[in-house]
Amino acid sequence: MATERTFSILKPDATARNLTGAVNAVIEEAGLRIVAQRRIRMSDAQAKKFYEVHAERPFYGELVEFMTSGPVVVQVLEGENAVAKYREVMGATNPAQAAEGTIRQKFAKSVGENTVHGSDSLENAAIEIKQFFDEKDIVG
Ligand code: YYY
Ligand code: MG
Repeated sequence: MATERTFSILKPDATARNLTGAVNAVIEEAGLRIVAQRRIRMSDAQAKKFYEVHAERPFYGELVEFMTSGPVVVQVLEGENAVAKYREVMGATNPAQAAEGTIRQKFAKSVGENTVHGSDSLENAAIEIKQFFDEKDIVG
């Protein structure tokens, strides 16, 4: 195992319900370190680009609309095996299928409003981190 960085977003349903601290507690209890964090409002262009792999999917329009509907918190998480570890801590995309104790099981409202994003590979993590952070703003 190696120390990795992954990219995380606390989505608008998390900020709307004032859950950013509660979600961060689960992240930190899992041994992941928040090495960069910023609260932003995502622009339409940023959200479209971020989710462009899903551009042909039927939920793309709603997804972009949701991600721009309120503030989000973008983060870089660091730790052993961080990419896979965070996917495990997040739980399944559909909260009804998310394992007990995962962020989505605890907090997500629906498949669409599912509280968090986490990169699905080390390669995508690097691409996603670059979209929101300069290396100098990541403090490990
Ligand atoms: O990586 P993850 O967030 O778990 O799921 P993806 O399959 O990459 O989908 C990205 C995002 O799109 C998901 O978090 C919610 C939304 N979405 C949706 O609204 N409806 C679906 N059937 C599948 C995904
Ligand atoms: Mg994904």
